[in-house]
Amino acid sequence: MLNNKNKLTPILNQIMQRNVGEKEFHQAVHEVLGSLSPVITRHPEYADDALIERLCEPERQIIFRIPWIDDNGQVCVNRGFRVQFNSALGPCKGGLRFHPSVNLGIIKFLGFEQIFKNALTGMPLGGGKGGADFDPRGRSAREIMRFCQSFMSELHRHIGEYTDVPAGDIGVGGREIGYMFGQFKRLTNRYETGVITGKDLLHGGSHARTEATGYGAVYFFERMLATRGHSLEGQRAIVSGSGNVAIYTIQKLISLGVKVIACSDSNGFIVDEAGIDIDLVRKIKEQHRSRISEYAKLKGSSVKYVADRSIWDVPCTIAIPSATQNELTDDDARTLVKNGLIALGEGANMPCTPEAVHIFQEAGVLFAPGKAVNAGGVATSALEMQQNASRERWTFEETENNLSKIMHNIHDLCYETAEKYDMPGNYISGANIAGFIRVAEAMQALGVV
Ligand code: NDP
Ligand code: 2IT
Repeated sequence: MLNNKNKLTPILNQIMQRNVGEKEFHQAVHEVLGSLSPVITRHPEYADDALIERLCEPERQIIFRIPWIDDNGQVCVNRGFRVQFNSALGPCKGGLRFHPSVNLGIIKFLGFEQIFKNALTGMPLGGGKGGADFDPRGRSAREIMRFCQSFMSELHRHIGEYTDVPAGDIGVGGREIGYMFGQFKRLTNRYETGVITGKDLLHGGSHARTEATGYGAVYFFERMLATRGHSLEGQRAIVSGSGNVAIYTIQKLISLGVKVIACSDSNGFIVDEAGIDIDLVRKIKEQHRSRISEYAKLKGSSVKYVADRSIWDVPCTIAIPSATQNELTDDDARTLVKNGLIALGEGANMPCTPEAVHIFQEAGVLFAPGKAVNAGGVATSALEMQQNASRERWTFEETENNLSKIMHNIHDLCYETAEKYDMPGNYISGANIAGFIRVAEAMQALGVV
């Protein structure tokens, strides 16, 4: 926590006042600035020239109208966002989220986190995020296509290989990226593959990008467990969500001998004590775009489907929340600790509330933040950009090898930075400080811009 004498407090107050009501953005800024006192004490020059104030103010924020026509011929209007937060280290980079809850505060929290996450990867990437308050659930493929085309009709003039490179996030996967890339190409008359990542293999996509966030999370997690002499084998895991990140986290965990017993969607969760059948989850989610309750229907009485409780009530030794922000509360944290949790890694962005994080830290649970754990997605996006620039295609194995090295480096950087700043085992401070130092040095070298 910040103390009142700290020079960061007035900066924080000004950010709260200037960005009224943007509660997720406030939460993310609090968390990062709350870690920076030791680094500013050792390196006061990092706070010169209003560097922290500049870091917390996006370079550019674009808000736009997205009119589109549904299958009944009705005109619908949504709101689109792209926040280009910081391009000191490279073009702005970060996903697009389509979800009814999307607003400016959510996109800004995600864009802010992305700056430090991208810095941790060691790749030449700035930070940004975008999306729309569009609800893809229940929409036909044609409606999704028309929406994506209208979204890109405005977005195309703001992005580019050297400016800002979007990708997927909640509600945006390979299908949506394809529609958006198609519209970008049509409007600009350029086959500029480096403008967006998460493309399919036919259009310059990279092997392993689909799997990257989940696989990367498991590589990080494995290394974190090893710092206390634990291994993955034989652990009992819960992974919330059942989208892109959750599916490939579960798949990799199972392949390494973990028993994953529960996962969820926004309607409820399933508990399969025999261990989740990930191929069935993939079929339900990726092919049929259906609800997780289908899993229980197909498996019969050995599987429980629960819609009126928290997934975190189910006992486990390791947890990887991989759905959305603030999905895991202080009550959940207390239950998990009581039930014997030894480690938690954030697969999603900011899934644990600050109170929950505090409980884990007090209880001595190994805890790692999303900006480190889930960085494998954006790191593999950078590998996709690299392949696009050189017109190469690496094999799955080569790409996955690169990913695992990057995740091990991120882990070690966070771990060693925490030690260096006298907070051994504190991955939140390690990630925030290491990411900050890289961005601060890049910003300083560019002058006041
Ligand atoms: P998907 O859209 O593929 O899946 C999201 C999952 O989370 C679904 O199961 C969804 O359920 C559930 N979910 C979403 N919103 C809510 C909510 N408000 N309440 C409860 N459940 C919810 O998204 P991803 O898997 O790509 O993203 C998951 C998280 O990981 C997000 O925080 C994202 O920012 C983060 N992330 C994603 C990366 C990527 O490469 N895709 C990279 C790094 C982080 P339902 O279907 O019912 O809505
Ligand atoms: O939160 C994230 O890191 C992502 N949604 C992936 C971003 C990217 O550009 O691949």
